[in-house]
Amino acid sequence: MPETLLCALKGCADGYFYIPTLGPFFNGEPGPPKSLKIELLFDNPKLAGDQTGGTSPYPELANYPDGKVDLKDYNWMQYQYGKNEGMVGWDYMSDVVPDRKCDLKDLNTVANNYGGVGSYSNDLSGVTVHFDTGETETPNGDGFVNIPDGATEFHVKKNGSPIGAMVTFWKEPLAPPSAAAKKMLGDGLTWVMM
Ligand SMILES: [Ca+2]
Ligand SMILES: [Ca+2]
Repeated sequence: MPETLLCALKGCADGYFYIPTLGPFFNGEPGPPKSLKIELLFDNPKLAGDQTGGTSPYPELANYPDGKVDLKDYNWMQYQYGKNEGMVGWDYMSDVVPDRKCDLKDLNTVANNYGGVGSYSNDLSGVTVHFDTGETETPNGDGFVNIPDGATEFHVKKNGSPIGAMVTFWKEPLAPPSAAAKKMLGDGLTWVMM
């Protein structure tokens, strides 16, 4: 299981994301991430802009959604306004409309959804991650998929339709199959070939 959390993004209901590259990442870690985890799913577009106010399950990650777009979100976004990926103080969670900068588009999304409330799902059934390199990956039981080499962006879908998500990015890839699993796979291949 990947162990080093680098950052988190929470986008809009269209399920679009980029792969964070420049940081800054938590604890000064270098990037880029090798795996990602689908944390939360939402199809209510009014939840775009709910970036903070909740209790984070990760000590490194200060900002976590709480199911409502309110003054906490707006004030925090105003504080992040004008920062870009790579700048000191940049926080990926402030990139509501994911494009590597926190500008008027992001702030306006929070303003337009102000007062929005809703709930999140962590039901991964039917969820797929579609990378711009052409790979389509299915999250494991914990929500993780490896990021293919060369991928720069991806879409999250559920049953083939785009869905909003919060995604965390991790330093390590998912462990390759264990020796025992490889042997089983190898035997299976032999069996299929015979
Ligand atoms: Ca909130
Ligand atoms: Ca943005």
